[in-house]
Amino acid sequence: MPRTPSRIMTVAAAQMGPIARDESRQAVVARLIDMLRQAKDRGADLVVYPELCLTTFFPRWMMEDQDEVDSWFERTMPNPAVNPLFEAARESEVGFCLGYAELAQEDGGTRRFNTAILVDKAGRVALKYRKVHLPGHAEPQEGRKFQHLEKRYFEPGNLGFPVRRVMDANMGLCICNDRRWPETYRVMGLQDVEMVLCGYNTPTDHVQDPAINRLSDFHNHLSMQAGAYQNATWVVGVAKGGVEEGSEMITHSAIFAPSGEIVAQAATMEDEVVTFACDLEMGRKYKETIFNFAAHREPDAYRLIVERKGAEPPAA
Ligand code: CDT
Repeated sequence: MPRTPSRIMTVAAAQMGPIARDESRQAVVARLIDMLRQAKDRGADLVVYPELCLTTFFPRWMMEDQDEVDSWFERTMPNPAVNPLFEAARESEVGFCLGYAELAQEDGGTRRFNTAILVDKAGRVALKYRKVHLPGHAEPQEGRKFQHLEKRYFEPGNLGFPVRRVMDANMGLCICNDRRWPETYRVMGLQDVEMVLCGYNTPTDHVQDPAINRLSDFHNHLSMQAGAYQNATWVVGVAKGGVEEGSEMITHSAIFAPSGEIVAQAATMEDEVVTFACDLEMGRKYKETIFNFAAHREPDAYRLIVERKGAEPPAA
């Protein structure tokens, strides 16, 4: 059989080490630009940054003062602090994916989302995604050293899981906790996604049970390997990790092939660029055989997935 020619997108996972609470947006953007230049030197077409990567992971703290909460959010994108990154990327002709806290005036009110954008090589925002699965809680929990108040500070994303043709590839985005849910990938798989980009901030104490917490790195990769394989897509998982303001967070950023294999992985707990030349045609074999959705899926058997939210035991 003739071999389909490769379609290569060289991707850089730009892992970040900790961001201090008092680190300015300008200082963070300088770090992002430094990694963008390293990525460009290695031939990258696209640089993927983590979730909420312009500031420290602020949902770990309870804040009552709304002005203080809003100080972590971006009202426009780009904005003066982030413009140098857009300029550097445009000059280098490199696309990028950036996670940030978005404060939007929409539907007659102020809305707050945990957002990621994909910017193309010309510096245009080509795709926006707002995090659907918000983990944690809306009220502080007693006895926790660090809170996880995403449900307090954000509302669930209202854009679904869009896939768009960007830089000649079918691209999709998700954010951190989304990666643990098979629905995330399948909704994009049904749009023939070829590459999913996912930034994350994952504290190692997020379940408050040492027996589960010790598996944090395993579950991180397990979720993305399964999502990649079952949907025949590349997945790029990028951490902000290390010990940030006393909170320990996982790293091990990695690039996952449509086979489910890890093809590149970060080795440090700091800012680190990991690149791989991804052949976007690699998923095709899977999409035409074992995961030919049109031939093999049976949606009528999956109705409960959209009809029911929580698990219910079978009738006695
Ligand atoms: N940022 C984020 O979504 N983190 C979660 C861990 C926290 S759950 C309280 C994750 O799924 O990695």
